[in-house]
Amino acid sequence: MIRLTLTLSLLASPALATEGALPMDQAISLGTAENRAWCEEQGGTLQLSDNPATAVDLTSDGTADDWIVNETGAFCGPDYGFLGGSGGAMIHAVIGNKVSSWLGGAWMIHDLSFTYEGEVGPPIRMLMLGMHGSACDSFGAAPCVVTFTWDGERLIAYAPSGPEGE
Ligand SMILES: [Ca+2]
Repeated sequence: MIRLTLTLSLLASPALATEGALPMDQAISLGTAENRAWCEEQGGTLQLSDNPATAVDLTSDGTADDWIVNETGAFCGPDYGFLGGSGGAMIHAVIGNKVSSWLGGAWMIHDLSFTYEGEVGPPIRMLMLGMHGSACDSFGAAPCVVTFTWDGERLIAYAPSGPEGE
C-alpha cells in the first residue's frame, strides 16, 4: 500500500517552474551571505574559488535556473584562513530566493525512476551530498550520502533510520 501511494503521488507531481530565479552573482551573494558576514566580523573579506556556482535544474522544470554554490576553497583573508574542515565546506542550493545549506564534501545530481508493476515512473531529480559521517549517525570518515528532492516548495530529505534500519 505504501508503494502504491508513493507511486501515485510521484505520478501526480507536476513539474513546477522556479519563480524568481536569480542570476549567478546574486545566487552566490545570497548563498554565501552568512559566511561573508561572519568573515567581515573577523575583519576579513571572504574570497571564493574561481567557479563557486554551477547552474543546475533542481526543480525538474527543465530549466537550469537553480544554483549550487560551493564554498570549497573559500578563504577569509587576509588573516583568518580557509573555511571548512574534515566535514567539507558549505554547499548551498539556491532555488529562487530560497537557500538550503549543508556542510558537505561533494555533490552530484542524479535522476531516479521507480518501477512499479512493470511500469517505470517519471524520473525524480535528486541532489546527492557526500557528508560527514555524523550526518548519517556514524563516525566522521564513514561513507554518508544524503539525498534531497524538490517537493515544489523546498528540498526534502529522507530521514536516516536507526542503525538496524528500523
Ligand atoms: Ca529549475
